[in-house]
Amino acid sequence: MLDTSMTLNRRTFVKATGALGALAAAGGVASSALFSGGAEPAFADGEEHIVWSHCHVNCGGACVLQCHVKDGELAYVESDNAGDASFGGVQARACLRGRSIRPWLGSADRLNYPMKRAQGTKRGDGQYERISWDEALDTIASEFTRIKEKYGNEAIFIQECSGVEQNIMMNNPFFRLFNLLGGEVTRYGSYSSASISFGAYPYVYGKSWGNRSFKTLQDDQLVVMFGFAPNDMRMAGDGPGYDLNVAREKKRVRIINIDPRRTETCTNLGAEWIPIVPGTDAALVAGLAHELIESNLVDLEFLHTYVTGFDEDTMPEDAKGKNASYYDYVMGTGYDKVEKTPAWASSITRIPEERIKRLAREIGEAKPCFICQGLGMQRHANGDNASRAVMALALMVGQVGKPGTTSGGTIGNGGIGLDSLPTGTNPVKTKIPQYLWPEAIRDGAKLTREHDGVQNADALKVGIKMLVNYGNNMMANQNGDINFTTDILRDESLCEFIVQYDVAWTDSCNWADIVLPDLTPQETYSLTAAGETNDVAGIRFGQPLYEPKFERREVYEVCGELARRLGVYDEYSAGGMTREDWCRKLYDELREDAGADYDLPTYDEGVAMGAFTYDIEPSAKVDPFIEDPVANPLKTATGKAQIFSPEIAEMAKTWKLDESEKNAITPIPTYVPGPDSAEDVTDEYPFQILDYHCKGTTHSTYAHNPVLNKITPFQAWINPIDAERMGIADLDRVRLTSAQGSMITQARVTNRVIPGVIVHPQGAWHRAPAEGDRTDEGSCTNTLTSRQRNPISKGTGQHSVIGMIEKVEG
Ligand SMILES: Nc1nc2c(c(=O)[nH]1)N[C@H]1C(S)=C(S)[C@@H](COP(=O)(O)OP(=O)(O)OC[C@H]3O[C@@H](n4cnc5c(=O)[nH]c(N)nc54)[C@H](O)[C@@H]3O)O[C@H]1N2
Ligand SMILES: Nc1nc2c(c(=O)[nH]1)N[C@H]1C(S)=C(S)[C@@H](COP(=O)(O)OP(=O)(O)OC[C@H]3O[C@@H](n4cnc5c(=O)[nH]c(N)nc54)[C@H](O)[C@@H]3O)O[C@H]1N2
Ligand code: SF4
Ligand SMILES: [Mo]
Repeated sequence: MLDTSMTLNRRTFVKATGALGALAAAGGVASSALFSGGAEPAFADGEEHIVWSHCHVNCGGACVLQCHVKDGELAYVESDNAGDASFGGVQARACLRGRSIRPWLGSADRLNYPMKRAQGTKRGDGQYERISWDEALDTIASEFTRIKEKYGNEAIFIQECSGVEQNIMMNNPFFRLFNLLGGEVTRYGSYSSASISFGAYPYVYGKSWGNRSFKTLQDDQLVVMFGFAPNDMRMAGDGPGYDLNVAREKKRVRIINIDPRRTETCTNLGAEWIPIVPGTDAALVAGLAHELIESNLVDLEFLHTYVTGFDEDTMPEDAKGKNASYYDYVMGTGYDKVEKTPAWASSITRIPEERIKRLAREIGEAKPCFICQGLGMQRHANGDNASRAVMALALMVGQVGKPGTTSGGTIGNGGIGLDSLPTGTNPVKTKIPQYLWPEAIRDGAKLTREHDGVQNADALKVGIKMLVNYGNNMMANQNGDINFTTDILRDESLCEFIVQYDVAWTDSCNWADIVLPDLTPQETYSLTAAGETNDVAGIRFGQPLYEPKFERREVYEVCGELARRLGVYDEYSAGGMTREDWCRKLYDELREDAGADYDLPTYDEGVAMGAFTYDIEPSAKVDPFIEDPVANPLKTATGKAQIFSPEIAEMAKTWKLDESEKNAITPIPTYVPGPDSAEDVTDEYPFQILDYHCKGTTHSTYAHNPVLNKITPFQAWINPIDAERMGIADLDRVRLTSAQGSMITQARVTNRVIPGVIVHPQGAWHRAPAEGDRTDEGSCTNTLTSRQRNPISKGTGQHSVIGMIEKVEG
């Protein structure tokens, strides 16, 4: 549903005059552009015309691409230059990745034909033969039936699908198909945000709560960001990175960025950088809390009204008298009797004691104060606690639930409520944590509720025997510890059948039995909602730029072909609907929901326009829980926001944990140094190696685009002090090694990273032999990462590992 506070910002529609006329008058768009799109007649050879499409990958944006097409090829790309271009106006302008989409579409790595693994070769050998679509589809249908009959539907798994995020086809056609055939085991907790979503929000706020976008920022206020890099990873023209630019320019907000590396928010926006040792944010928060308490800057009235567990007075009855509050933990009367002074926090975070004290005062005195976190911080060991700790900080100063604040969690709001292709009902209720799919292949029925977070069942019945990877590069790129994972995949007695369905031949294709070639979103019909977390609502109506090339086919149709073979075509296709029919239907439903007040364009008008974007006014309301916490309790055990969680206290008693997770399920967000923390470095592995989401790729998508590689090369940042000690010069070829594996990359000597830490972008394409030494020449950081998972969420907890950097000759 649309927000009633929405204001029409650009590409507006005037009811009386009709959409197209109004647009042409207001937007200054060439009228030829308005009438381009799928319904167009064929163009004469040599005639250039514009087709509207959009970039949509998993970056949170959905930027408009105005594609100039000539002779059935994309000639060049412009972005969203149709609307109000004044500073502060919303344009969904593409970033460097979207703008350089042409070499990606025409890349030599594109998949063109269905392929099967060559007879007599093993997964990972990389030997494939071209086959017909019929053979590919017959094989998939018969393997599905065989595996379902032999092991049951719980042996079938559809992987996360972030390559086609936000589109109405996101993930769905395979779910829709398999759900008609008995279903599949599903997953919870994404790679992105498992710890914050499943290890933090539920226990602090009951669910994701209180998030507001940067548009809520007030004049001259303070923004404190823990590991959040919106100018690297929210780069859409209508996205949060842009919103922050506007707030800084127009509202003069001051930004503090706490991060082991100096992000683009510091370089571009003049944010102050407070460098921190990876994985130590919970210690910093404890040190800040100490100073806030000592300086009388905690908002006790707020805490006593809205929060459980800050001090003895606010502990649940059955937890009283045990010195188990956060106050006890911080002041040295808690379970470990260690006082969490700023000096203590400084020794762990390596932030100077004085700066911690000053930061506490700055945070304590700023009203409002926008305290938020990115997602990088929670993908470390004990990221569950780190994430909760930052929320606790926002609660201690009462800076939640009102304009100018967020929850201490992520930032939020946005979306127009566009539904995706309906998937039907999955008869299988069992779920596994997304991150543990390799373990679910290897260990199957050994995975339990209390040890591995299996949901809706005490344990799995069977391991994953059929794996469908659509729109992801999980097998040999994006999943923690590639060598571990591919060892499991190589053994065909474990997972018996693997499909990889992509647009490009990534290393994951080398581990599949059947590889299918997809159309990109720009090569087919695409209906996508505008970006997330940023108080905009919009729709992109993508039309195919040209006829499908080679034998590439889009997923909805392909699943339809499978449905025919499996006898469920009529139900699957709802009586023969095409992908374009679904775009129309889902859009019409949205339009009807929106009602007369909003006067959304018709589908055909939308196609002619290519896209529209509304600016949503940020809510000026105080959250109902803050207005009246008794009448509007949160969905936590105590109805309040919780620094102490009774739910986690219970888990700590019952859950069975691995050695590496021990002592880490704590009802208050304590600092627990995880494996591979700064405290674990050795002579062999003296560094923490950390990866991040860089502006030159969206994960591994676009990571093989040579244009982007030139602008943002894959490099290991190393501090000059470390570089000198290690005998490494700028641009040297270097080897990074961890206990899990070894990769080659290039060094970048820079003071944008603190000593003791190496940072490297994630997403580069893995390129290593399947056996032997397995050194990765592609510089994919998951060669180094581990299988460390977080204790509560069972989400990924390994994005920093201890390791070594060495110069290599050549
Ligand atoms: N070490 C480390 N690992 C990480 C992360 C990290 O920070 N560090 N981040 C994690 C996070 S947050 C995420 S979300 C995951 C993302 O990991 P993935 O979900 O694997 O995302 P991508 O790497 O973008 O892979 C998407 C794949 O989809 C393909 N693709 C793109 N467009 C299309 C299309 O239209 N159709 C089809 N069929 N395929 C398409 C691309 O070619 C690419 O192979 O990675 C996680 N892995
Ligand atoms: N350009 C680009 N944009 C993207 C993506 C992409 O691949 N490329 N991926 C998209 C996706 S799927 C997701 S989930 C989001 C991911 O967004 P995030 O998870 O927020 O991105 P990261 O770069 O992993 O981490 C954000 C920042 O946290 C810092 N950091 C890491 N560890 C710590 C720590 O322990 N403490 C502190 N304080 N900071 C730390 C990193 O250095 C980085 O600057 O981005 C989305 N946007
Ligand atoms: S990668 Fe994201 S921000 Fe960049 S153009 Fe594409 S959708 Fe926009
Ligand atoms: Mo993600």
